[in-house]
Amino acid sequence: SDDRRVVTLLDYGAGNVRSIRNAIQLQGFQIHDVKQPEDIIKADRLIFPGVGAFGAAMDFLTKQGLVEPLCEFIKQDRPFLGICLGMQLLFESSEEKGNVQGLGIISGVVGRFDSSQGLKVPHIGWNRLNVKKPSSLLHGIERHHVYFVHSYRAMPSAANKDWLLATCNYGEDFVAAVKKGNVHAVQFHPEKSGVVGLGLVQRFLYGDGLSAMEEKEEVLKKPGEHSTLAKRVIACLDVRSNDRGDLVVTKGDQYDVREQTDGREVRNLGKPVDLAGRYYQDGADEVAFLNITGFRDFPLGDMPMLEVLRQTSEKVFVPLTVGGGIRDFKDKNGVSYSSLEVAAEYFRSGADKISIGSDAVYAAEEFRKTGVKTGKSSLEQISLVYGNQAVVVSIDPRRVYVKNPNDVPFKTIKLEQPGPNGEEYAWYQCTVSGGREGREIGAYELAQAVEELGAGEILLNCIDCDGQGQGFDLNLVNLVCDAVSIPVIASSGAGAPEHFSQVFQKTTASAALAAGIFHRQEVKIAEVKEHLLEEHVETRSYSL
Ligand code: 1PR
Repeated sequence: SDDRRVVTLLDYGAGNVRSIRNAIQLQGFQIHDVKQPEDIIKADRLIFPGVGAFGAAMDFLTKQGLVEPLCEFIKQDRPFLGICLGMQLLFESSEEKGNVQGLGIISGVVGRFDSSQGLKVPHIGWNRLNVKKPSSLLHGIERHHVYFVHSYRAMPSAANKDWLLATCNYGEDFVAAVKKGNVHAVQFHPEKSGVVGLGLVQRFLYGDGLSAMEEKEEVLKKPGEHSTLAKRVIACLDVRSNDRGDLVVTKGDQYDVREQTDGREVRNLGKPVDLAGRYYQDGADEVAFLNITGFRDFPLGDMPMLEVLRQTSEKVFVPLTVGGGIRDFKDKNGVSYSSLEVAAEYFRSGADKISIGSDAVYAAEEFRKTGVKTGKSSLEQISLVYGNQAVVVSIDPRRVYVKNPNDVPFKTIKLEQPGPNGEEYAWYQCTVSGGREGREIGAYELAQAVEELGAGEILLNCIDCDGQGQGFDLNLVNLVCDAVSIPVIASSGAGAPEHFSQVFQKTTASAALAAGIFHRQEVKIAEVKEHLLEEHVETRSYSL
């Protein structure tokens, strides 16, 4: 017999719910899935991790007859934890895609962040909370950053004051946590907030053990000093099969991943799951896997990559991105798969975001040519179903020097150092198939087009800088940050902690990604974080 404690989970199968499952199981709890209304009625404690769009979630609850049992469960003050959309649904309505009715338990309308004043939306990343009243759930949490990813938010008001547990500031104060009796909900993702978030899950699960005394006795800290969205440090693992067929983490020099020796073997820097685990322990704010030969493989035949995700999500509790090969394709038996199916499989296996490279370039070219959004590209389809916060576009640009900005129909930058033939300008040509083919579109133009088509974030590589350790291409980063209002991840060229402070002080990049220096252990993530703190760049402190 299994005497583990049980928690009931309301999972309607959109997006990554594997991580919350793993976080629960890590606490020694067994999961009972809601399959019918009675499962809610009979539950001891219920977790509702909302993912996807507000309207789709309400439709699901209504069709399954879950609205009434859910409201009843909450009215009876039974232990409940809503996460992200699982919190928003408690409000009266949401402005997401028109106006959709919510469960109406808490007063207020969920609206979109206002990006008109330069605020980057979605709100993606690590923030600190402003805790309004004592609770065992958020015990001590105000000292730490927690992970948010959303474009919509509820606002605190006199009408929902009785529920308000914590706010967070992102351009404005929005509702970060609510609580009444045993009913709790949080806008952030505890299952993606590292050890701090796992502690929250534990306190919810063992709620009865933590007496109400603790809540009363806890002295509220002074509201923390002003806190902003922390700059993220991302560890990137370029993954591919080596010539023996083993999946390895590799790393290129300007995208060439083969050794310069006679055998020209694929460089092997370690095993994907092990390295991801190490970077999580070291304080990486996010881990990205790029399947760099995905463009020519069959992604769903690529079981090893899915297995890498599954295993990683068991021990890495920060966001995971996976890219490479996301497109519609036919396998070798002629069976067709849609990019949506590919993405769905990645999300189910533990990815929080998928990253699209080549296919986004084709979609952007088409969109620029016709001015029409067909809705058919993988970018559009995936962001429609999973939300744009789940879709990253990875850009692989290469510098092209020109004498005169009018020589090309793409946005150029003025160089500080003239090019090889005395050129004073350059544009950044987008490539596909891992840099193998240049296309007639610049990084600036591509970024604008993919934002229109539904990208929620840009992963901005630079082939010239990749693996060179000379720092990020600040011109390129500024060029792309100017093009869009979504977050930009600067990538390629990090060689020292100073390169991270540079990119954050001289551009509006939201995150910086590095590979080589971490794989070769030349610089530790901790050193980068310490340096950023010294430079007064807010970053998540990972040590407890
Ligand atoms: O086109 O949708 O199949 O996606 C393919 C993905 O694989 C894209 O995201 C593309 O960037 C990536 N990719 C393809 N070929 C390579 C290669 O290196 N030969 N890697 C590649 C991209 C760049 C970064 C690298 C940074 C930091 N690698 O991911 O990690 O440049 O490196 P550094 O810190 O060592 O300088 P699709």
